[in-house]
Amino acid sequence: MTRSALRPYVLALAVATVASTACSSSDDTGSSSGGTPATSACARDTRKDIYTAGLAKQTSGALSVKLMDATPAPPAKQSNALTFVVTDAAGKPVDGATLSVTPFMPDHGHGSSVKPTVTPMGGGTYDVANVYLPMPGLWRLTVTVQMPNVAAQDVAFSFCIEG
Ligand SMILES: [Cu+2]
Repeated sequence: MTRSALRPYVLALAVATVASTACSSSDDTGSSSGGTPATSACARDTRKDIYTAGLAKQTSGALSVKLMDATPAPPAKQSNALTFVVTDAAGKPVDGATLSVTPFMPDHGHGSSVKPTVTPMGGGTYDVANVYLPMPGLWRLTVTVQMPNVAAQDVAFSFCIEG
């Protein structure tokens, strides 16, 4: 009874140890991760982007969508605020576009119940609030840029959200 009850716990510990080793190069800043248990569901997932301010993606129509800032940084479970800057092929800021951000978990086939709010700030900058990611795992944030008289274009940023 005691032995079989313990077994899953030991297994989970072993997995956690492997996960923390795998990601130690990216976020180990000297401490050997004291209180935070490594529960990363996607530490080794090659689909994810590593957050940096200024992370840029190109649409098929040569627009650049840059993630300039995230609060918190990197994006985390629950509510996030993101700032994007959109520029055209010539590097000119794109204003007057309608931006939308759609969170989706590709491995679970679901999105978020909360619709992000987009506020154009001028200078090609769009503030996005209420990017609500309710659970840990890989989240894909599709940013769609709709300009007048141009087909909608999108890019996707994928982040590993920790539990
Ligand atoms: Cu999910």
